Amino acid sequence: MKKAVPAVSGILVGFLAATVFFADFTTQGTSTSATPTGEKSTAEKVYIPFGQQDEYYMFASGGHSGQLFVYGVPSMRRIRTVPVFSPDSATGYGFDKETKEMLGGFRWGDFHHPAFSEKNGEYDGKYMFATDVANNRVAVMDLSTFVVKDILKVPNTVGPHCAAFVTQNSEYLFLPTRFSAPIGQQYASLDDYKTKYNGFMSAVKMNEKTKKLEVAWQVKLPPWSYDLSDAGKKVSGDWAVVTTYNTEEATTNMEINASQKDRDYILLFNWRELEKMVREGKADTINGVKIIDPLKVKSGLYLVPVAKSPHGVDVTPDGKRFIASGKLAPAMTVFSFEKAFEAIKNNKITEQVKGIPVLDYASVMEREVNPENALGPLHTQFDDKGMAYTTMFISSEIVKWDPNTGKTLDRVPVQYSPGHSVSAEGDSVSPDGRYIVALNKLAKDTYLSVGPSHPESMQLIDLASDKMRVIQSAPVDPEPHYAQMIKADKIKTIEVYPKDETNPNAVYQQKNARIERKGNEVHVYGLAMRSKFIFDDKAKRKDTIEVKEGDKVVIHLTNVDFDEDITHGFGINGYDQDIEVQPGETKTLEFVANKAGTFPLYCTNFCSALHQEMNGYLLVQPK
Ligand SMILES: [Cu+2]
Repeated sequence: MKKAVPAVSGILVGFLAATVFFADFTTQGTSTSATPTGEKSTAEKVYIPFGQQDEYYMFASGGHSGQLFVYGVPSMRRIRTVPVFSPDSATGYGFDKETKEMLGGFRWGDFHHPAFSEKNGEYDGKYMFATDVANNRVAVMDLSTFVVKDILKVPNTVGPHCAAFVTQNSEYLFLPTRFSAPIGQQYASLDDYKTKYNGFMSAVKMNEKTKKLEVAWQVKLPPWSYDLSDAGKKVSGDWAVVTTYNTEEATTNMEINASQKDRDYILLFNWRELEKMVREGKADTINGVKIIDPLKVKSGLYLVPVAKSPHGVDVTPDGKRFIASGKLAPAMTVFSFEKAFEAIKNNKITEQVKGIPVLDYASVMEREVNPENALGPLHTQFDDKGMAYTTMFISSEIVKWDPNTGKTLDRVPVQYSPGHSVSAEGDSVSPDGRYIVALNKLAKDTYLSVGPSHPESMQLIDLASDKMRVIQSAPVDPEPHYAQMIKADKIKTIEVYPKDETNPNAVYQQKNARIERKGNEVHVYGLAMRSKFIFDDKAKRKDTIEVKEGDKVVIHLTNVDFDEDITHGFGINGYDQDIEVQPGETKTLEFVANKAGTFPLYCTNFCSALHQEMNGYLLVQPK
């Protein structure tokens, strides 16, 4: 690692010009045979024989695909793509009535951050939360089915980039703003940016009973960009931290204008105190949302100066420190919660910015860590011994270091330009220390070429010994921004959906399959089974739906194959309609038959040897 690097100003220019400096690569462990010491070979470490399964699930956000990618670790095999914020014809997501309504008419989403629900700071394997930077939404997925249960459109928080990080007992997930805007996203000239624009931080809760998400309260913040966040743990369990940039309050040419000051801030807040203020009526109610204004309250919110334009801020597993990664400054800054609490108690306040007290930097900072030639620190994860692993975007490596001393312990090159990384159970109070995966933004020459644009790349790094070693590499579609890795045995999936006799749309017996007409609405109560559809048990052709042009058609379809993995699809040729019913599930498809003609319908999801025969007709009589 003796490669010469340019001075800091050069780094900045290089960064802005999107030039990537690569670390000095040494040969990686790519052997396929066991070492003389009997240690497993690299290939053996990632090989999962048939009949065995991976040790971890990795959930990687799919960025602007709006999807979630589920991988097995250590094999790095992609197991599933789960649609979250975008429609998906493979699963009929966004086509059936229920999920179509949930997507709220949006055709895309920008899924940035997945976060597991937690109990006592441990991932509990029950839910996964997700945020959509594109359309200000937050979603919750049930991990017993890997299906999204609810999507909430969050008002005022415009581009919730740095969420979702959940508190240690899943009390809240916080969604701060990437983009500042006037409240309600109403029109205001950019000339009035400083007075009419605001950042917002939303505290979102899930109702465990209904599995619905709701905005509990919000905090009005200065018109800055809020980048990443983390919830506190243990001693800092009532707190959370958020990085900011553009404290310059620039409104154009951001790559230059939002990087002028040497320091931005970390927003440090006590959510229990803010929650209490809301309970005590200290929040304003605007458009039905309780909003705390820092100009009107005296505590609960603080700013800590930090090296300019930080990206990640990560709380150590013991909850004692938070570590900011510089992005535009080649350093990680270690802050102490204990020191911050002392500084608050002793009023070590240097100034007030927009009603928020700024804590004295030296009173809160523990050390600045600057590994030699390591450039573009973005995000830090941890192992079971509390050691830190920081991704270096510009020098394309992961640096292992000791937060207690700042000493660099090891470094490993990755290909290329890692954004985030994810270590096994890495955001919990007890990381496993087994693996870390670099989420690389550029693959370049890593895989067979697919044209000018390449996939992103995820590299699995073994942490079994003191020396980090890349042991597997997997392509991934654009674009994982963040991932979390959970012990596989924590997730308990169901095999089939249980019968729901209270559901008026469900039909479990063939004799109950029927078609009812109400005026110009046709309601079909049908079922799917290997290998046929029954829409009307009394009809001459039970698998045909006949309607009139202009009718509203409502098809309720139940999959009565109570047998794991026997999913049926239901697609209508030429009608752009396509849903899926998993074993035991009932779904509704609703559309207007606005085209007369003959339209075959068929099972789209291979289900049996006679799957090809599983079809019928939608006949639409002309007016
Ligand atoms: Cu089928």
